[in-house]
Amino acid sequence: MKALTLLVLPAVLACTTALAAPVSVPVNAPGLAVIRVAQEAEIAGKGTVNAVDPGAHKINLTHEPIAALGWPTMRMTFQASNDIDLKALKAGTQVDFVLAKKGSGYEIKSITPAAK
Ligand SMILES: [Cu+2]
Repeated sequence: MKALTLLVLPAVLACTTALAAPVSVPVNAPGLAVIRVAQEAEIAGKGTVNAVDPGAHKINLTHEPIAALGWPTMRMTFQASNDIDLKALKAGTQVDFVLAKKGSGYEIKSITPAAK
């Protein structure tokens, strides 16, 4: 397990700094294990807020491609972590966000206005 963690770390760091760079995927059994663990790690993304639903604690946003997940540009709604203050987010705000695996999908773990 410790060896897997060490293998995954560079991929996670690459995602947070260079979203356009694809995660390299070795085609062997250890590589497949790395994929599975990587999907449980945190994934960084960028996007624009379309709408905020404080009642359901959800955020609808259009995100840029997320190479780590193989996602193209998409408009979608995410559950937001309970400690996120949704009042600070408004439609049209460009944001940097971090996704964390939750159940069969992803939850926004943190979200901040994008640096200009
Ligand atoms: Cu998406």
